[in-house]
Amino acid sequence: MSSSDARYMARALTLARNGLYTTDPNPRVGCVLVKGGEIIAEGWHAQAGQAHAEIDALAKLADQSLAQGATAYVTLEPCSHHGRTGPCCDALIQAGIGRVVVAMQDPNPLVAGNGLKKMRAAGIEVSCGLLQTDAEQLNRGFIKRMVSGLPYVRSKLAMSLDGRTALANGESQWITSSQARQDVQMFRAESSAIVTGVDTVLADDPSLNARVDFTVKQPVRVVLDSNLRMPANAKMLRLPGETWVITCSDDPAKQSPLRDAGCKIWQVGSRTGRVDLREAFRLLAQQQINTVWIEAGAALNGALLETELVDEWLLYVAPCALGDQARGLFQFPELQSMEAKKPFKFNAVRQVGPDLRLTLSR
Ligand code: AOF
Ligand code: ZN
Repeated sequence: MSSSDARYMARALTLARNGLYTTDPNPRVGCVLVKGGEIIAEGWHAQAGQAHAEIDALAKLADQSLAQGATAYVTLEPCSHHGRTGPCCDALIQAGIGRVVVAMQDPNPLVAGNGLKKMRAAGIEVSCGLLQTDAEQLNRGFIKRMVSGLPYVRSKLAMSLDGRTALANGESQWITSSQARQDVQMFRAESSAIVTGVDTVLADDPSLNARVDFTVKQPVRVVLDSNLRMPANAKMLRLPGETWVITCSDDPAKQSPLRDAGCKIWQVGSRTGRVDLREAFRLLAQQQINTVWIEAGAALNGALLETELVDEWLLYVAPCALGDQARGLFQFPELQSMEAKKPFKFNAVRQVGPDLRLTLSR
């Protein structure tokens, strides 16, 4: 590996990021073709069903014969399977590529090293692992779904300086600044699903869509609703895009008005009378949801604290005080000793307008 290898792979990662808001449920992948120390073509994966990054780069060559003996830098192992498109490893072999530098192996069991093997067998010089951490960062949801059958889950919280999320009367709009709320829209836009609880729907009637001024694949809205209290006239049901309700109620009288309003209803098992959260997230992964963005209240977030399902908590802190009568972030039974406190780790902190954004994990 040379320093120019790292430079070309960094460029391929930048290209992969072009697909951040559109490739779902596919991974974001970039590709650079280099010959004689010059970039001769660049490509990326834009959308599931469309060309993979390698095919996009090959198609952009001024002349196909240029590929002879060129080096391909790809942020994900070239695929070896026939999916919506043909295998990229075959395309690279047929094009006469001499060397392939890959950032990470494809965790998809359909590929999982077969692409690398096939290219080596064809006499191509293949290496894997350059800037792997950066490549993994870009596809955390895809990787987690492939490896564990669960989505990558982030929960967003917003609170005052004194840890409050709403007044005692329920009023919560708005604690954080418009800049923080725009920041949230960006996270929504790169997520496969936005998840909330039915109490939030009943209290706020939210839209749960990504309001940004560029093209995105809109996330699916998901409402966790153990007893099907979701109103059939909820605003989100009149907006473009899909709304799914996950419930443990099999009551047809409650299900049919929601179905008529365009909702998809999924039934999962229950734990202490509520939707089994692990089952709900497993179901989402089975439906190709890579990343989940949760915007919910203290009850659901309190329940999530009892699980290991949340990978990251994003906590916006506004510089204001709401007083000790106002509501807190998490609902759970009173702790009897400090030993029972729920620990977190701070991973990052950043100022967003007048607010702070803290990134935490358990
Ligand atoms: C690549 N290059 O740019 C991408 C790859 O349904 P398909 O045919 O689009 O295949 C999707 C699978 O292909 C996906 O699950 C992942 O394993 C791989 N994605 N592979 O060589 C690409 N996007
Ligand atoms: Zn491919």
